[in-house]
Amino acid sequence: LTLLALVAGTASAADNLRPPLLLTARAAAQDLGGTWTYSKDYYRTSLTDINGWVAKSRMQRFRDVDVAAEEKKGGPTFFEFDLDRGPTMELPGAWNSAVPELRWYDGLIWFQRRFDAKVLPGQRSFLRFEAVNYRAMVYLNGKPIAQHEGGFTPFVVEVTDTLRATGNRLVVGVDSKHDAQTIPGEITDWDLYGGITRPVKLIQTPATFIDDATLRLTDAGRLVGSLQLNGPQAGNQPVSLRIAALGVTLQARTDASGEARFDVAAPGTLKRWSPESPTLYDVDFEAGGDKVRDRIGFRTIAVRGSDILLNGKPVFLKGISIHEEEIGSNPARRIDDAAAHRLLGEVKNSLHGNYVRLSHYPHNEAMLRAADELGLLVWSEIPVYWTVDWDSPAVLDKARRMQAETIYRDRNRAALVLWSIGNETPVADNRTRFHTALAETVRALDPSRLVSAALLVERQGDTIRLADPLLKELDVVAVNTYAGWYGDDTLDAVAKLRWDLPADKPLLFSEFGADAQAGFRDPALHRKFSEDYQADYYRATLTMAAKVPTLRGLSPWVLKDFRSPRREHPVYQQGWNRKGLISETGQRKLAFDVLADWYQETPRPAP
Ligand code: GCB
Repeated sequence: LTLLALVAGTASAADNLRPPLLLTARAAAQDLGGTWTYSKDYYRTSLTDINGWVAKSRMQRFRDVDVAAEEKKGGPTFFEFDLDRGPTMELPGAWNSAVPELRWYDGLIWFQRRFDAKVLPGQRSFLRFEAVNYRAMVYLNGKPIAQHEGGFTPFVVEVTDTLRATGNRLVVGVDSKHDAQTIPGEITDWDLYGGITRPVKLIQTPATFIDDATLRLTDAGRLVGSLQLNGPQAGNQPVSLRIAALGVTLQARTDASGEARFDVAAPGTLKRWSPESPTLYDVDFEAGGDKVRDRIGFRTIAVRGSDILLNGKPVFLKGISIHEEEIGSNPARRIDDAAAHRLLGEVKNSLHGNYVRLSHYPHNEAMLRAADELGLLVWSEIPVYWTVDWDSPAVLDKARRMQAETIYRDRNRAALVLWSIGNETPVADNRTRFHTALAETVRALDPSRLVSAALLVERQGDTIRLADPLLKELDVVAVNTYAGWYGDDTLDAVAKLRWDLPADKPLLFSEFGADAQAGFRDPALHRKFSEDYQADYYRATLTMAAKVPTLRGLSPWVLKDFRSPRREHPVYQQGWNRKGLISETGQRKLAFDVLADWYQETPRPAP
């Protein structure tokens, strides 16, 4: 029985995890961003009926009803909502930053967008939501069309039969309530940022369309990919792939399920993607009447002993951790191309980095594309953060789905090299089982990238040990270390710490950091929260880091000060985690240059 269960467990690692619709890399027919109206639903009256005496329909924001017209008729009927006359909000963006009353609201709000749609005959229509934090209930013209859980990954719903040419009423109930069953759970160290935080697009396609198309370079030097057709004519169809700049044209045929595969030796003229030369190619996929273009880079990533090999050569990851929060005094987790380039440009151009840790959840697609363009390697993470309900199969299923949605979204991004399956989860059997299942899921869905997790360490005197059974599941070991900030260590003691680590695996310092309030200079005392202390802390930690033989990269915590309800020191924090190397408005602290100089001057990797 045990053996059977094990076999079944492995077989299910990837089964049923492919989202039913992907529509990756499609140009949008219509961007539904802009002015939406909303209605707060503090007591969830749209969804609940107390003892039968609340007439639900009066409260149901998702109904396709013209309230003003109904009121004009007079008579007994009345309503206690009207989204057509509701207050407005610019979306995408988080409500926390838009309305002072909603600054720390964690609950349900209904959003509405009216729109017209030009639909060509024979075309199919889809809505693609890039992210709704945390749960979405979607209604089009009064009809429930989709539900989705997970605040950082996309979902797609077909609306061909529900869409009208004019006066569509799209209503989205957004529930940001976190609890013991959500991922992440209730307590994190960042702002909740509830809302429709990423673009919503109306996409039109032919009846049979390319749902997904992928291409990558293998270690054996081949270009390998696949194309998935969806629709009545998906099976046994001719499809093609073309990379004009390389003179590559490939023909293939879909199988009965609509999938075609490509496999060809990469031409000698192919320039590999790397941080130093982030070459991207336009790759054109075509099938029947449908075409999709993606800009794709080609590189390999592997580990050998304690080395990380990019295109077969050892690489040292000079990075920084980043939250999905734009620069500015009132961020709303609103990342467009410009905001992504501004954040990542700091890393690439000023910090002299080649790597970013996109913590602690899958970031906006714009960040991944900007990393591809700028030449920054990427660590991507799902929000299995601190503690989730390790014993719940439903929670594990959610985590695996989030992981799958991220992988299917981003697998054409050359920049992305590391999948992290969690952050600082306390060692225990049930937690290790949970992570092991996640690691299996990643390997089943994307064997071409490396698996890691940010682990907690154990301290014994001056020695820091890693005694985590999860180690054996990981290609790259990553640890968060805060000696010199949390705890009583002096910075002299930090520089002398020793590490007891596996000799045969690459190590990353996925985090280290110290709070500093921009502009607080304390040259005499170097107290905590001063820029001087933060700079000293970086010097001490970098001195220690340089002595760790297997260290292959760093992503200190964190590029920019970010909003966090945990951080309430009235003078220094005021609701912000101040471990940024730049302030929330982009002001550089002393430690910025300490790290930038180290990245510029330290010859890496060690011979
Ligand atoms: C950590 C967490 C990160 C926190 C950081 C801190 O270890 O991974 O999310 O924000 O420490 O500032 O304490």
